[in-house]
Amino acid sequence: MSFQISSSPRVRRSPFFDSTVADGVTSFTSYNHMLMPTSYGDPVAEYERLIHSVAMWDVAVERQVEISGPDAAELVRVLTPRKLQGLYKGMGWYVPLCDHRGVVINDPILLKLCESKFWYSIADSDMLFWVRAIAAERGFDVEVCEPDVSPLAIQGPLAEDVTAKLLGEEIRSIRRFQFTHFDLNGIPLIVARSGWSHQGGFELYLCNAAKGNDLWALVKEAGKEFGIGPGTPNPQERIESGLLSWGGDTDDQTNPFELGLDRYVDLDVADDVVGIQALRRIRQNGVQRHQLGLSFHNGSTLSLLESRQDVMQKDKRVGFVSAVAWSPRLNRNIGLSLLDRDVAPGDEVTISLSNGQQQLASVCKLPFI
Ligand code: THG
Repeated sequence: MSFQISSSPRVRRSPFFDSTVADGVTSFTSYNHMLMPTSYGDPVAEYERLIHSVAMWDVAVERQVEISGPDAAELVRVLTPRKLQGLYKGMGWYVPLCDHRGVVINDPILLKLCESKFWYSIADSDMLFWVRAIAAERGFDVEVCEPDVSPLAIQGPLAEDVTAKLLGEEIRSIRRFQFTHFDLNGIPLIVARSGWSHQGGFELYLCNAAKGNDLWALVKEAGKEFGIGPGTPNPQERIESGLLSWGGDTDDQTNPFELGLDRYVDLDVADDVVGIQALRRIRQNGVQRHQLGLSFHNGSTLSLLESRQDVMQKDKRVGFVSAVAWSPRLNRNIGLSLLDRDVAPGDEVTISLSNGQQQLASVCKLPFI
């Protein structure tokens, strides 16, 4: 199979696009109506860099929804069931956003820029419309827009050394999920210790798209002595670490309890928080499904899924598998699944992959590593 993505103003390019092409990008996915690199053609090297040294990722698709104005804090309060009392200026928190049914509709990081200005750094769903609609319905005095902001992630055990070389030693004191403003030779940045891996690292939020290729070149130069190379949000590492891919691992019914996101849901927030009534009901009635890992018996590398596949137990469908990958560190195929609540770790299940092959797997707890 070989085909191309047609150009269209609807499918936007990242400010780092030309640099990623120059560095040999071989595939893209679409995310938030943009192109996101998913491979540079050497998955083994990309994984190894992330685990043992350092990689740079074009994650400009992590778009920001900016909320500013006198009622900004009120709006972000009603949009998430997580209590935001401890969220101070200069911090970003992982917050599930739920609809009125208690279904997770995005899982962004919420950054507090000041008392009257916030960003949601969103996963792949159209939160701009949702945030504007809730603001209008509630009569809040806010502005909601997509600012000119594009994250570039530096991830891996040497990411701190690269970022210190680039921006100065003071970045070493930034704590997890804290951020600070920087000016790098006229390139405006917000720098946070965060990223969609468990290998540690930083995210540079570029605040001027015209400087994308300049920033890419500077990071590459600073990272040279540490062996930096291009990479992408990594399907193997994220399954090993149990990081959620909204829209992949979730469907139109998935609530935060099914995903083990209980610690980001406070049932005693005010009654006007969107979805809280439904979440209390779900908690009371108990969840019907839960996200669990799958450890495959088959030793040969499975290819990435094109769609969710059924998980069967004794001829009964008990859920779906949403992601599979070969784990180099565990030396076996692993996956993520959303399964009926009576399926438990230790159970054996069967998965029919799209090529018609039957795979046996053991159900296990998350995270794998
Ligand atoms: N960085 C930024 N924006 C993003 C992502 C990111 N937007 C889209 C997507 N990723 C949002 N989803 C996640 C999912 C998980 C995490 C961050 C963003 C994450 N989770 C930690 C974990 O599971 O270990 C826990 C977070 C916590 O303890 O609060 O980091 O990556 N800018």
